[in-house]
Order: sequence, then structure tokens, then C-alpha cells
Amino acid sequence: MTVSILADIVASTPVDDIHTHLYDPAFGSLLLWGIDDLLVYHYLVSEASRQMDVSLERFWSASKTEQADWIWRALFVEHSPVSEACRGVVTVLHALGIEPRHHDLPALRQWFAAQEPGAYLDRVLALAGVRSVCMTNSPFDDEERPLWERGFPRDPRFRAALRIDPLLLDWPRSMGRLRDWGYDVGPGRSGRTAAEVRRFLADWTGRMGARYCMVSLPPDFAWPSDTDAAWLIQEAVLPHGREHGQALALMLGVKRGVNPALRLAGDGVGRSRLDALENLCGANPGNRFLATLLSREAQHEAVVIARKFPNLHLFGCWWFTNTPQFIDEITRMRLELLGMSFTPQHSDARVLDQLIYKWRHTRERLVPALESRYAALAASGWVVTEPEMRRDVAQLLGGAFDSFVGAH
Ligand code: RAT
Ligand code: ZN
Repeated sequence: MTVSILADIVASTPVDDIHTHLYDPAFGSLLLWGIDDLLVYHYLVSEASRQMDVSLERFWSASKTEQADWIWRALFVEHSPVSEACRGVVTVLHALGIEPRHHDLPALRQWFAAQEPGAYLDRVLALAGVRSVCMTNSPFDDEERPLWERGFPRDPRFRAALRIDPLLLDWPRSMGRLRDWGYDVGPGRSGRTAAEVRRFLADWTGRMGARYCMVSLPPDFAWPSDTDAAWLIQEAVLPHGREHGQALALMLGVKRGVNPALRLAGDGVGRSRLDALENLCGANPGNRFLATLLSREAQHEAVVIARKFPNLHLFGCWWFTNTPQFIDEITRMRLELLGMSFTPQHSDARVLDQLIYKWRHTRERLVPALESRYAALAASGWVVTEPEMRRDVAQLLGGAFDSFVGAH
């Protein structure tokens, strides 16, 4: 086997990106792109906050352009941009044919302003080798809900996933909102309320054509337990999943608002209680679960749980684990313990252009990880053929996920 064949296959196999924060172009300004949005990405805000000489108060009261100026200066001008998120901006610009060191920010802004959005979207998807992206769609988001309610012609490259964090994590407030929207829910864990939450989930699944349902949960999430979240999962989310054949994605380990002054950039990580995942998968064989783990420490335990429960599919090196070192470690461990039955990465892109770097950097790590398994296999007497490599890579870049979640 030659590495260059594998590298070509990985480079040319289209990705179905299973979790992003991008929006169908019909959502207009919610689909972010361009240099300023690349720079004010919350991954960079938290890094820049360590090195900017401006208070967070002043930073947040400034325009996006000013914020981008500060971040550029702190992370790209005054220091070398070696972090993964900084390098990402460089990869994007370079792939677009821009030499970042020969441009100042006003010139970069001009370049982006001259792009025609539709053609630029096509170009970014082509450069990223991405065939489809899955959005994160929340009925609780006041900016996106009205458009879903009105309806719009869908861009088939943008698929939907139903995000329900507020439903499970802030039930008292969400209950009020559901009531406003015509669902007969109330305090007290009644059968009527559970049925109405199921109706809410079914309505939004239908309206969005949601491929799966998803929630991010804190490290101390326990299941079973005597909490609103556990009750809603048991009585509404899981029955809904069974009835509609819809998988539930659990994003485990996020501590929201560890430093609230950083806003979206202020979330942290904790090691999740994975007995909750084990219990959910074991007690509900009729449901399918997807899971990604935010802490490095939780990864091994999660892989072992996946070996025990075929109704669990692991995905992604999420957020603080989306760095080359952790991608190497996590992907190799998953290949060695799960074979091809997982999805190594999702981009989590919030800005369209990020698809380019997130997937280039992922592909860079996927090649040596796969190569070492194929080489070990060859040394044992099994040479993987080129068509087999194509099959494997297609599975890893979205095919296995598709089969797991089904047609929904
Ligand atoms: O990676 C991120 O951008 C995080 O802010 C989160 O959005 C996370 O991916 C999530 O979906 O909760
Ligand atoms: Zn995300």
C-alpha cells in the first residue's frame, strides 16, 4: 500500500459533515462567512482574551470590525498564530489563494466583500470537499424559528438536526414557551405533559426534516435520576425517538458559562459521568444514541461502552479535543477498538469558511491514523485493496453515520 493512494482517497472522498452551526442560505445573515467572522470565532476570542490589551467590557461593546482588529493584532501580529484555531484562519486564507502576510485586514475585508455569496458557498464547499452539512436547529431560537414556521425552499446540501438543550436543561422556562406555542404542558410530571412534549418534538421533526435530535449535557448529568431532564428524556424524548426512528445525539461534558464574561467563549469542560451513557444505552435497546465527549479523559470509557452497545455510535473530536494531538490519539484508539463503526469527525463550523480548515486538518490526521492500521494489517498478511480503502473512507466520512441514523 502506498500512502499517496490513501492520501488521494481521503482527499477526494466527499464529506457529509454531521454537526455544524451553519445555516441554509435561506437564513440570510445567520450564515456567517468572511474574515471578520473568522476572527471573532469564539475559539479565538477565548485565546485572544489572554493577550489583548482591552477589557472584555470594552471588547463586547465594540463593533465586529473593531473586535476582529484586536484579535488579529493580539493573535496574528504580536505573536505567531500557532494554536489550532489560529492556524485554521491561515489555512482558509491560503486555500483561497490569499497570502495572509501580504495583506492587512482592510485588504482582506475588501477581498471578501467582492465575493458573490452563492458562488462563494459553492467554492468553499468544493475546497473543503464537503457534500452536505448538518445544521443545528433550535425551535427555541427566536432568530431561526420564524423561518421554519413560514417555510422556505431548502438547499439540499443543508440538512437539519433538532436541538433541544433548553427543553431539557431549563424546563420551567421552556414549559412556558411550549404553552405559548399551544402545547398543553404544565408543572408536575403528568402523562398529559409528556404526550404534549412528544407532540412538540414530532411537529418540529417534521417541520425541519430533522435527521436526529441532539442535546449537550453537563459533566454531572446522571441517568436515571430524579430531575426534569431525566424525566423528559424517559417519557418524551426516548418514546419520540422510537416512534419516529430518530437517533438522539448526546454531547457530553460541557460546563456552560465557566467564565460568563467571555459569553459564548466562556464554556468549559468536565469529565462526564459515563454511567449515564451506559445506562441509557443498556436500558433502551430500541433507541439509537450518538455521543461525543468533550473531555479527553472520557474517551476511552466511551469507546468501551460503544463496544458493549451497538445502539451507540461515537462521533467527532469535539471542540477542545479538535486539535491534531487529540485527533491522533482518539481516532487511533477508536480504529483499534471499534474498527470502522464510528464517525471520526464533525466540523462544528460556525463560519462557512471554517469548513476548509476543519476538514483539511482532519484529513491530515486521518491519513496517518488509517495508514498505520492498514500497514499493521498488511504486516499480519491482509493487504487492503484500493476499492476497500475507498469504501472504508466513505464510511468514516459520513457513510457509517448515515447508515446508523437511517433515512431520517
Ligand atoms: O464548538 C462549539 O462551537 C461550541 O460552542 C458548541 O457549539 C458545541 O459544539 C455545541 O454544539 O454545543
Ligand atoms: Zn456544536
